[in-house]
Amino acid sequence: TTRTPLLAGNWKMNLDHLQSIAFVQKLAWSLKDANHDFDGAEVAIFPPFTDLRSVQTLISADKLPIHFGAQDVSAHDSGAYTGEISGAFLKALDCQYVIIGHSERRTLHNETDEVVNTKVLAALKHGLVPVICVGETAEDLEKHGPSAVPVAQLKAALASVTGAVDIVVAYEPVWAIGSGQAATPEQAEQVAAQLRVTLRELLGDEVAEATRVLYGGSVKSGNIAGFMREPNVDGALIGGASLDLNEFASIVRFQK
Ligand code: G2H
Repeated sequence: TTRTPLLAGNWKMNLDHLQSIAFVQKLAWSLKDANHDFDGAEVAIFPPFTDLRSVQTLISADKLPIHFGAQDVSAHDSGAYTGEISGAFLKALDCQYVIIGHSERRTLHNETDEVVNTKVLAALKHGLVPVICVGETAEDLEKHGPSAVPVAQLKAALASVTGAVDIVVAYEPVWAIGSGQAATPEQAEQVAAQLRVTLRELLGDEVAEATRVLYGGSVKSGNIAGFMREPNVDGALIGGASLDLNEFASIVRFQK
């Protein structure tokens, strides 16, 4: 595969400001140290909005090999939307990525497939790479099998998206999130392969081949290698384990 693996840390609402700064500095050292180990893989972090400016400053000042993005974006460009953050604001902070449709936003903040779609369109419009999260609940899995819900969510998220778009898809089974109960590499591969078939149908061969499909849900240093061996899994979205520097650094060095 010619796809660059992506290891992405989703901090969620964790780490205060001082912890974030210390974390980025230490991660940078650890990555510099390990440069030869993780060659080829891309590392990205997703801090809370309030830390994006300091992360941007740290990364650009030292030209650190760390990419970053936000955990959400408004569907709107600007205007009377109290509390919202637009894609233009994120772009101005040099965010490259934005996570869209994480299951916590779908369940706790009532984000429907339609909302996810408008946010994907907003991200693309502002030159951000959306990291589109899809995944089934345990109940979905029992009722509809492994791929039906993630595939339907991806189709909805990409409604009226066309052309050579730069996107990332994250398959995160809801039953595996923060539960310590990760999917098996085979389960992740099966759904990732179906998601790639869907990308091919919707956006054509080239985009389907270029798009990274990540696995997320209780990824840690002890299970990353198994996922990375799968041909259709191109990296991981890491929650809990991304908050622990040693854990995250060893995940990033999965090849060794
Ligand atoms: C899934 C994942 C990161 P965790 O939400 O997006 O979190 O690794 O804690 O299961």
